[in-house]
Amino acid sequence: RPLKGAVEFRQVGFRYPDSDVNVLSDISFSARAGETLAIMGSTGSGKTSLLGLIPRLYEADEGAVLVDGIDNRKMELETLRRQIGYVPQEIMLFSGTVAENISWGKRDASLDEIKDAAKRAQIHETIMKLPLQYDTVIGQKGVNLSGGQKQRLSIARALVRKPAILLLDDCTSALDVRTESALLAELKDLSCTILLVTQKISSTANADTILLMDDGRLLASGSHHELMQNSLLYQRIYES
Ligand code: M5T
Ligand code: MG
Repeated sequence: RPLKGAVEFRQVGFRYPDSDVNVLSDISFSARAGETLAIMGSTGSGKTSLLGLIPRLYEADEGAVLVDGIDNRKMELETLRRQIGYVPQEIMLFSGTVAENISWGKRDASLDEIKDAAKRAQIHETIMKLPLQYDTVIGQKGVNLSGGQKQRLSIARALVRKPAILLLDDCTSALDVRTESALLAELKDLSCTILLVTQKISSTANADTILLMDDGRLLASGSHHELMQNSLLYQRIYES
């Protein structure tokens, strides 16, 4: 089976319906199937807006977003979204069991699939220490989880779908460097395409390409090595 999950932006411009200023202007980049792309940039630079264009939470006003070479506006929404795992910046867990929260990503997931996703998301061991393991109720009516545990649980929820494209919106911010790199190594193994929004330079080390955004524009893109040579801003972020 040929690898799937290539993502390409061609001169994408985007503005929210209630506004006449572009939040994204002339964005072009491509990620081949199986590659990891890290997206960095200051707050409000358009990272979340960029990710949302891929599963078509909204559509590009200019240019095109291509998934496996096809304009995603020409794809059936369900077909498009079936292959995408999206972990939003604001984590949404509900008051239910751990297993229910993970399988929310795929209603008919078996317990083995749920556990596999949890292991990959580096949260299985924590779950096994809970009073009722996968049957433990979390949230207001149950056990409280830490910020980093919640992040990993919502990553497990995306992984249980076995996505070709994984969108991670700043959802590793609460993880220590070691847990995060174990997680990213595990994800690399899945050979899905990963778009990872991050503030941390430690997460960009494994990325094939890094995009540096500022005010809705792509300031620079390239490998860590390339950016260290060509981008003063990247060097500054790296050294800070
Ligand atoms: C980029 C505006 C926002 C900012 C720009 C989500 C959203 C954003 N915006 C809206 O007007 N409506 C919306 O629903 O778009 O915002 P972003 O894409 O959220 O930026 P970011 O993800 O890089 O920021 P952060 O803080 O998550 O690092 O002008 O007001
Ligand atoms: Mg954001």
